[in-house]
Amino acid sequence: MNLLVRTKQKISQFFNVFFGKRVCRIGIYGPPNAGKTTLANRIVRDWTGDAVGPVSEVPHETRRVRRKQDITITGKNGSSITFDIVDTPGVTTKIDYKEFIEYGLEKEEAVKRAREATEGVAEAMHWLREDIDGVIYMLDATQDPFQQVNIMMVGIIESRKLPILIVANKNDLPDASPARIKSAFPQHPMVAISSLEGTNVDELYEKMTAYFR
Ligand SMILES: Nc1nc2c(ncn2[C@@H]2O[C@H](COP(=O)(O)OP(=O)(O)O)[C@@H](O)[C@H]2O)c(=O)[nH]1
Ligand SMILES: [Mg+2]
Repeated sequence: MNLLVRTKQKISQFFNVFFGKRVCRIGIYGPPNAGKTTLANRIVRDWTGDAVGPVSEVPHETRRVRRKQDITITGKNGSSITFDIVDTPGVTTKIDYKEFIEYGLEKEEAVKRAREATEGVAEAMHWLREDIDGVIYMLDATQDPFQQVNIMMVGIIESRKLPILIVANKNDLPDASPARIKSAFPQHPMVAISSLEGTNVDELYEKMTAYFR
């Protein structure tokens, strides 16, 4: 992190404490491989110049909750929010080490990855109970959104009365269907993006400044 960014963060932390302004914590939740870390990295890179964590096509690359503090984003209309972005391990009901072997991992490494991923899911759920003020729920728009885990997760987030912004990701792929995602969760605002290519992330930033207050 460069000195200027660090100094800016210290000053804004001081003002936040001094004026009693609460920095909100936005968690990126969703199934494995939806593109959560890719988006977290893009947000952090666009607004601070750093990165959050590694991205991989092998599911469960993110096995611990990762947090980047004090990011301020400003919308076109001048309104801005300051938040901590929390990148979570993908939440799923079944983690099988054999799946990782299919990606070419050795058995020992695959078993370790599965154990860490299971702990990571528990940690992500704990954060949702204790520490999160708003949720970006991210889905791969080429996949069926009507999965039990998505319905369950969105239900839990709703019961916590947290604002949810649905993100339909991987819109650069030909079989992406944001309409299918919208039909699954019509009660929440949705943005269709490609976090890989950066398409439409400006609209996401606009919606974040308007929605997470
Ligand atoms: N085509 C496409 N691939 C993406 C997009 N976002 C992420 N990916 C890929 O999906 C895989 C999983 O991404 P990652 O960010 O690790 O997902 P996470 O498990 O939800 O954190 C990686 O191979 C990414 O490069 C996107 O918008 N379009
Ligand atoms: Mg990840």
